[in-house]
Amino acid sequence: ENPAIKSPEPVHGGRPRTEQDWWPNQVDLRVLDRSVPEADPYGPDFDYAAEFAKLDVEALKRDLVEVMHTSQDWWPSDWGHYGPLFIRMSWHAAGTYRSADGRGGGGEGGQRFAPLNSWPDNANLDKARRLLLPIKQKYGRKISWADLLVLAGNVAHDDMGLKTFGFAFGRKDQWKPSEVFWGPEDTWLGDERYASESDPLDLDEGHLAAVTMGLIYVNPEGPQGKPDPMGSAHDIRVTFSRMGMNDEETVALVAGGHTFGKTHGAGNPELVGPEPNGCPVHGNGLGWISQYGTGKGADTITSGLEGAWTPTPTQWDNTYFEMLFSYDWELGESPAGAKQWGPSNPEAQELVPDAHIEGKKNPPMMSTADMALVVDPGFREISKKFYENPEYFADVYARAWFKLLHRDMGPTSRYLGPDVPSEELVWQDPVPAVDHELVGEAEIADLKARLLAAGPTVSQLVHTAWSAAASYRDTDKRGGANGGRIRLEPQRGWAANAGVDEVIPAIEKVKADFEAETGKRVSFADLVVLAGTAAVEKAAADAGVPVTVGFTPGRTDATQEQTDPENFRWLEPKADGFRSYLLPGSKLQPEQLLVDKAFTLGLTAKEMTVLVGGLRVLGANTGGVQHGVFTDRVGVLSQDFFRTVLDLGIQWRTSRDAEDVYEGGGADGSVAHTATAADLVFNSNAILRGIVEVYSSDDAAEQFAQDFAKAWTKVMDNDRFELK
Ligand code: HEB
Repeated sequence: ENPAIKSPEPVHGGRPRTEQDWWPNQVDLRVLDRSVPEADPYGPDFDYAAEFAKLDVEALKRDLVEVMHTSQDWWPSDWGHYGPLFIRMSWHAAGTYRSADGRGGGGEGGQRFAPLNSWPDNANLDKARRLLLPIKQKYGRKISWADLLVLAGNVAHDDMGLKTFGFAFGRKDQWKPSEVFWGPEDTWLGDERYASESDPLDLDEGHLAAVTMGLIYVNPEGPQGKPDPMGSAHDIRVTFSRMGMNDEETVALVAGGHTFGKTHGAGNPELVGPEPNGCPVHGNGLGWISQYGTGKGADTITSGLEGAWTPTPTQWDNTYFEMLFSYDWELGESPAGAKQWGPSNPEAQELVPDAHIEGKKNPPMMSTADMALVVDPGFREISKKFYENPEYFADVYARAWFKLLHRDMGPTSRYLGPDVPSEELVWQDPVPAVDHELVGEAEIADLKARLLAAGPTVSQLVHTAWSAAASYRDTDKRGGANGGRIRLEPQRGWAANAGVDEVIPAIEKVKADFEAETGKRVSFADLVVLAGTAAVEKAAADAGVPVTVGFTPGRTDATQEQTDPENFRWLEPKADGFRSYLLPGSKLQPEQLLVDKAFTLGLTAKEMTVLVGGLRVLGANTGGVQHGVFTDRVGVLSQDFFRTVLDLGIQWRTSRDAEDVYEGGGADGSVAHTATAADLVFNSNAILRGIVEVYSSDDAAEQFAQDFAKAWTKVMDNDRFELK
């Protein structure tokens, strides 16, 4: 009997049903359950940067090269080199990134876990990761899986002759998968996102960076399997642009990547077993066990396409374009039945040495997605330029590859290791280094007084500071108050930030006056945060619960040239429930969007609750809208929001005049308050109500002020990686 692993019958018994199983419309707060440090297998005090500092990086790289050149019988390497397989692994690790919400990417080592470890497109990358286990075991906590998974492909490039642009370590492992909305489909390779006729790839569908559930970007055989290079070009362009790659970077990446390695489709794909997560416990955690021939080496079935793109698949050179431009390509089929292209020219039939069989020669191949690079006129022009300028191609590719791997790491202050490039790149959202003495305690007190006297109200100062800091997203560590970009376009003009325009000049004047009078320097970025800090302290004092709000200077001001508006466009909030801001037309409920915002700010449900309750009474809503401002003492850090939202004397009904708005008042129909679901969820949802009950209690005035101050500082300091 063939030992291939079969998928077990699904067993449903015994699994607890979740709240969302029963009531799918209840907001899911589990995403705010932050991982507990105690759950880290390296212990609660594990400091990756400190451990990494002890790593011998050069020795690690040498060991990686040795692994690449040492074929294992359980998964023999093609042409004796695992480099191409490692490059595909690294690219698939990083390539799940999408600009729209910053999710995906290689930053957490998520490819180790479901669903990514079992995505159809990640077939046989489980083997690549297992090949790295001896290295991981040798270096232990000094190298994270997340770094290793992207480093392997980088080192492979160097070993095969491409001079890479650089490499940064610093990706700390997660120990369970992040929950990510990968698409609306419930089946692998489902592609309901093609639904809209007018835009075959519906641009609104969460800005997903893949066309199909379980693929990294596009179907190699063409849109929905149709071998149409022009259609494929459209899909490639849309999906690559959703991770911030332009046409030139896109062509370079596909061509550069496919300069190496081969596709695998030796035989009938029905003989391939289930993915790792679909296998029974005795499957060693490996998937895609194939009953075709030996199931490996020359018999490997991965994508179903078969063959190499170039005659020199373990070497960096210009032969990918040489193939594309020299031969006439016609549509055919692989032994696995996949549609692919081959040269019709007789002289091209024996160009590629077989990866395993001594003396055998094969023709090169192209996928429909590769053909797109010479069929689409825009792509073709770029391809031609690359073909004629190999050095230019190598440079663009090396830079695009670096960008691909580091896109989700945030600012360069998070980069570690000896190979960090010194050149500043605008997609890194550069922030200048501190070049002045930071303000001390006496100056901070002076500045707070100046800011409170500068004109804007407590509400305005809080709204502006929040607007600056809340652009942060923990998913790709972009945004935040550092850089002072709230005073620059496009951030200054975002609808969610309406009102900051009146506050920024006042803060700029405080800065100018202070610097002129004292001869000391302070950044605008620090001052915006300090303005909010001073306002919160005043509001707490006015409530009779004085607190000290933490403030650490050290932010600096970026210039407009260091701020790419096209790149920053992705950070514009479509919703920010903390400011009662909601762009009309969103598909998600306001309370879901609030939770999502809390998630990207790195908050727990408790922190979200304390912040919303405080920001509402501080009057921090965008545009001064009154939803949820349940107080007649606006600007005082009172418990009024919590008490009012729990008040059963108020009857809530949907507003007739405004979408997504509720009106609350007496039985006679009088309106005392307005609110959105991002307010009322704090009473309707039992988990949130539990927290609100705590903060509404007589004994919680002090705790509320303290907890608010702490959560506030956390948000303000989210992007201060050097403090962590
Ligand atoms: Fe790639 C492979 C598709 C992009 C790199 N790719 C491959 C394959 C396929 C594909 C189908 C085969 C698999 C098997 O094994 O079978 N790609 C694709 C697509 C795209 C891409 C559709 C979009 C257009 N790539 C890409 C990029 C890169 C790459 C961007 C980098 C940069 N790939 C690669 C490599 C390979 C592949 C290196 C080979 C692997 C081996 O050899 O193993």
